[in-house]
Amino acid sequence: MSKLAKSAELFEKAKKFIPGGVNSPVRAFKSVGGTPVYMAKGSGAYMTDVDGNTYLDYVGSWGPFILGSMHPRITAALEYTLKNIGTSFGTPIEMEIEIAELLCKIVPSLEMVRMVNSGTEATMSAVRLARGYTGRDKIIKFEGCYHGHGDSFLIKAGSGALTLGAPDSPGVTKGTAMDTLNATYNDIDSVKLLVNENKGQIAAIIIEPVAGNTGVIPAKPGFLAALRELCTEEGIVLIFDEVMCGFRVALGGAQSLYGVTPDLTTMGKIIGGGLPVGAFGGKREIMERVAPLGDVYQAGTLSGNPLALTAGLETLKILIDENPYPELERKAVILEAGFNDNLKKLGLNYVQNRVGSMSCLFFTETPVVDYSTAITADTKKHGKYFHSMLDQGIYLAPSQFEAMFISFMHTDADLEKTIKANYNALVASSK
Ligand code: KE4
Repeated sequence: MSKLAKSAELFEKAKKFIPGGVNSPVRAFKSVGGTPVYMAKGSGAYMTDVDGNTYLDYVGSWGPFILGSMHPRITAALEYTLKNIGTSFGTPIEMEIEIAELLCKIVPSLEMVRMVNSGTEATMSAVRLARGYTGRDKIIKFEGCYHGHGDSFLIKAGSGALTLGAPDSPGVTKGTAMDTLNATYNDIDSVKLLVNENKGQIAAIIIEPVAGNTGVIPAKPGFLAALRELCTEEGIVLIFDEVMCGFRVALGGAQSLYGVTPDLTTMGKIIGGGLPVGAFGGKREIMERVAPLGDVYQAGTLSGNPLALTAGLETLKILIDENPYPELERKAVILEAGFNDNLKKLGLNYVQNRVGSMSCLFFTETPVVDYSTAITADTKKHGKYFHSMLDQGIYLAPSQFEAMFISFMHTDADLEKTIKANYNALVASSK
């Protein structure tokens, strides 16, 4: 009986009722091949699948589980809310003030914040707000950065940064595509060119200050500061999409790590502690344009939901109380060094990019600094690597262009096991 018999059976059934058998495309293993693994239980740094196989989890629900899954303080807080408060009201609740005040205390750019239910809602709302605030229509994003599935973001950067873009996804209208321009990550001249070509028409520049959706690509020294300066000069709203790197690379996010303050910040993942939460916030002068105070409409039935805010609040309180960042850095350094030792032993010069506890091993010898260098990676080799790691009980993102996340719950023994598995998987990927 295959190790994944039950997963395979469930996947066949799922495909009858759910497009591609999944509720989010990246879960379908399309880029690595094989059958998606159906998980049955999460606990700390581990997940167990429906066939009883246990894995060390380096996806962490795609970022939220910086503290591992089912953290006792978070589950206890959720139990309390379930028993003593409720699951939803559709009215204001005190918890909304508590998390808004806490986020404004933690994140340098936040003077006001609005809670939503996903990262996509956060980025969509932030862009609409920037357009309403400036009265301008166009936005600049960066090739390879992902900001959720809002129409304005699903635009392929055509060749070069000057192309106005063509809808990457059917259903995105040409009109929408024309308003999204793509620049090259880490290349401030590509941004200046677009700004000069569209003088006075750019409402916002939105960037992942640590890119985590093209694998991991750190911003080059000075790049974010140059973006800040350009946006200030041109009256463009600078949006840091910290849905993934927020509270991950530092408690105050990438903006506190690099000392660059955006006008708006989008958040998600960690501030939901594994439940559906997103948020956008920033300068009071801009946020005051959001309805019902202002005229830029934004709404959500379950925004500020008591259960989701409970998980998010407890996560933030633990991050503040326990400051796991030095320990996360220590662990990330051990893993990075172990992988590099293996690469050296095998005479391989693959590239590892890392910021804090998010990293990516690229199957290319080309330094990865933007989308075009990222796609030099050999995705076939990555696929073989992924499956060898999976067979050895290590669950990684099923795509070369995603991040690997270490949690506070990964022990040194877990890291040693991962380093050993990495050696075997590198051998397997070279066959
Ligand atoms: P959601 O709508 O998926 O909650 O967030 C969208 C989003 C926005 N901004 C950034 C920087 C993000 O990384 C994301 C979502 N990240 C992906 C992982 N690469 C979610 C995984 C998935 O699509 O299933």
